[in-house]
Amino acid sequence: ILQHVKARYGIYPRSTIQRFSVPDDKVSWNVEYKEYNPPNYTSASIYGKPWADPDITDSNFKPKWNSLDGNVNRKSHMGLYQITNGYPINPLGRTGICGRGVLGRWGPNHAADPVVTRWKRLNNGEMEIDKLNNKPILQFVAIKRGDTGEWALPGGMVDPGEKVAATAVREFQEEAMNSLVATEEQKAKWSEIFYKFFSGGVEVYSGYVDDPRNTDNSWMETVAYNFHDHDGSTVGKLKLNAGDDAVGVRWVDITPDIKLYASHKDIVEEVSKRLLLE
Ligand code: RP5
Ligand code: MG
Ligand code: MG
Repeated sequence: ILQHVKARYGIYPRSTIQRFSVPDDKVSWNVEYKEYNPPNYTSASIYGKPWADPDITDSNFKPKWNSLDGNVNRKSHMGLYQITNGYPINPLGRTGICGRGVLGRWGPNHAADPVVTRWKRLNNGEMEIDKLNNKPILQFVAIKRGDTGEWALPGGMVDPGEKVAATAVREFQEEAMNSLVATEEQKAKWSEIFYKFFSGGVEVYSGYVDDPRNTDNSWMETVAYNFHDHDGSTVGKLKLNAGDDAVGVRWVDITPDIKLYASHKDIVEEVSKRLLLE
């Protein structure tokens, strides 16, 4: 991701706040923008939440920027970020809004994204070939986000102390398999079938996400892992079931015209590129 766009336009999510206009040539902090006067917004809904930081002005809050701060990872995948007047600064530039918005952490908010893939098959089990480029068609599991209604990777936030690869698997199971309401028996059966599949994740991206919730002081970062069912025999056969904050789930063909939440199109295209080369 070289420039953010979705983190720069329109009304801030779950609010009526209009972002301050930031033209393409004024995104970089290195370019002077004297008139820049973004609204300051932190949603009341995050105050006091266990996953959220206190306010920066809170005297008990002594964050260790750019480091592993106890169980909370305040390091960025993008290198060292600046601190100005005590506030961490978005490494991709101006967003037209300051404060935390609806994000819990000042600085990087770490997520993980599972990209679960299979080859598209015909009813007879044979791989379908795209007539335009003579290549097989890759499909991935997408969820429909409850907040924006957009199709997305079934990702989620890394819990304090949690291994990022474990987050990716947990979020897949919560959002695409509805594991939060599954019985112990069901979960035991799944872990038997899927243990091997979910231990074979390949990291395909780590870095900034162009998420509409980002602000000048808080932003999303992710590590995306690919889990590929090469013969469609394991997860490829699973009955998907939307859960947690997902309101839909399905296998989606990765095609050039695909539209997805945040930077998820870049991530699935990277996976498709890699698997088609193998
Ligand atoms: C995106 O937000 C990440 O790529 C990940 O998919 C998601 C995590 O946030 P929630 O799904 O928990 O809202 O930036
Ligand atoms: Mg989730
Ligand atoms: Mg999620």
